[in-house]
Amino acid sequence: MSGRLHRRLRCCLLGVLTVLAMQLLIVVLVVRFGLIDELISHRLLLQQQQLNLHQLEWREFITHTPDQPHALHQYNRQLSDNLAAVRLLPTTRHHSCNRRRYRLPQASQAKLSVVICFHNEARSMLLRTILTLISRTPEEYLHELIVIDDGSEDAGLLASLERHMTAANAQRGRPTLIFRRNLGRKGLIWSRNEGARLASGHYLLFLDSHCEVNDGWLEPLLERLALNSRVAVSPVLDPIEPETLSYMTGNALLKGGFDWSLHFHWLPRVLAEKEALAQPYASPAFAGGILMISRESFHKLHGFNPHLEIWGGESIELAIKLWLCGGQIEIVPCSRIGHIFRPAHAFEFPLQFEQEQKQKQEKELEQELDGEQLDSAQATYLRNSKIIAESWLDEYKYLFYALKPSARQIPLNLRPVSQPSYDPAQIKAELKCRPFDWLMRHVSPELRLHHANLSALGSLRNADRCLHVAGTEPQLQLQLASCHGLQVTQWHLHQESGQLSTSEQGLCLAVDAAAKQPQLSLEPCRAGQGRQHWLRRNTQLQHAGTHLCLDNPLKDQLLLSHCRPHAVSQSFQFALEMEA
Ligand code: UD2
Ligand code: MN
Repeated sequence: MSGRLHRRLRCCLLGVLTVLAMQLLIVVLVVRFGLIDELISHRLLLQQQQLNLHQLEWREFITHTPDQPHALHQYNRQLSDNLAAVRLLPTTRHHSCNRRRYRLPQASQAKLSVVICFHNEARSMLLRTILTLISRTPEEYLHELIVIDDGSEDAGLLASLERHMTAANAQRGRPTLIFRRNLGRKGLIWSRNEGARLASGHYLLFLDSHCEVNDGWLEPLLERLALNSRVAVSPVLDPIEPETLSYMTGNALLKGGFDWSLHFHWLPRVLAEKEALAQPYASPAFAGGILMISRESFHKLHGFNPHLEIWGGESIELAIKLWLCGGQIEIVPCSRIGHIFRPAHAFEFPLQFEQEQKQKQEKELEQELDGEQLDSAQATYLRNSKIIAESWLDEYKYLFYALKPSARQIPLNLRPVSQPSYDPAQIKAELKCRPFDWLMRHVSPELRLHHANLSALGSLRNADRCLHVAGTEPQLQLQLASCHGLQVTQWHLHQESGQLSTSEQGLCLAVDAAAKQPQLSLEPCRAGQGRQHWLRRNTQLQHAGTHLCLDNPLKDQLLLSHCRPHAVSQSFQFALEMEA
């Protein structure tokens, strides 16, 4: 009997202990991982969720059933129309972000101007972007909202937005609302510059028109900007899935970057020892185009390059400019903004160049790419990239051209722009900007990785003379000309095949080894041709078959002669050496 009682007691005690242990575990979890904060923010979000499109009676912002709900916008517009205007979002940032107290400047010293430009955005999506921003931004900081309709087909959208928002704003009187409509399509770069010109706050935030800011997005960014006036920041972008519009967690282990063809890329970053995941980190480029910067620095940098057209490249250019001219870029993982990454462009790219030139250009591009046609989006991006390469890459622009040979054919014909004159050379002098090389060494070491199988490229120089191809096919002549001439040919040396080729004509420098007097000639490049194989001996270029060296003994005459170590006339230098 007593044995049974004893066992029962033991069971009871064990039960009580287990319950206690579990409670203790819960307390530890709540305290350690800031679950209390999350529970509180969850409740607040639930309250916010009441802001529903239907309840707001902004029914005209719902556009009904197009035949193809996705084609027009590249996301599920029907679903957007039916979701709450301001909806509950999951907390995607690290739990430690909720616990932190941010050191914020006084609101009167940190007024924020938000610039949103859009072209053919779905009404409900644009409204969600704006209402979410207003409801999740501390009122005292949100100084003004500048909305620019970039020539959308839905001409009434902006007017009804203005009517509704002005009425809704009547009681609180803030933020200041500025609405503008471009009568013709001007592109997002022009429009964002225009927004910045109209702005009067201390800080600018550029936002796409299909975004949802997450709770507490502003404070972490503001803290960094207030700490260091040279810094510009991006949040971590949380992807919103275009089909289901579900809000996902963005990756805080990525930084923004670009390659030599000036395409944007996410780059992996490695956490330093003891570096917390939530800590702000330096990034070669912004998180796409969503960035916050002090208005003063933006204008000091002369804004986005106004020569860039329609879409693409502007934030990469700003990033390069910022790094080279004394600034810094940080991504701040405690700040989260959702963005719909669309699978394709949702708009046309009107080519802005003169019609005649455009046709000529398209024909040339077609030839250049062996019949592969560039569409107008690609042509616009290529032109914008060429402008950036020419403006900031110094001698490294040859790498850009090596990867994008067709960019050479694109006429730049930079039209005078209505915005204040934009001259990169002047900006460099004014702000004492560093050469591009510095960025490669200190900011984006990824760019140093050598490209494919090229070992050197750019102009090929002997003393003050550069190797140049004159005339037109088939009467081509090899010459040595002044390196400052417009016609200096760019050469590539291919590491594995040893071919020395011209970038423009795609011809290779060859030697007929069987001839009595070996002669230099230019011929179409063919893989595996011994005649076209060159070796590098320091700065000498030695032909593999004849063992003769390229020589310039008479200053303006290119010959082959026996290799003489240290002969100045046999020393040929490329503008750019690739790292092995
Ligand atoms: C990425 C950037 C965007 C910008 C762009 C390159 C992100 C999240 N977004 O855009 O900020 O840097 O690359 O330029 O990284 N728009 C106009 N006029 C036009 C074309 C577009 O106002 O002629 C608007 C458009 O409605 C949208 C914004 O500009 O609000 C960006 O365009 P997008 O969303 O189509 O391009 P996305 O997200 O690929
Ligand atoms: Mn976008």
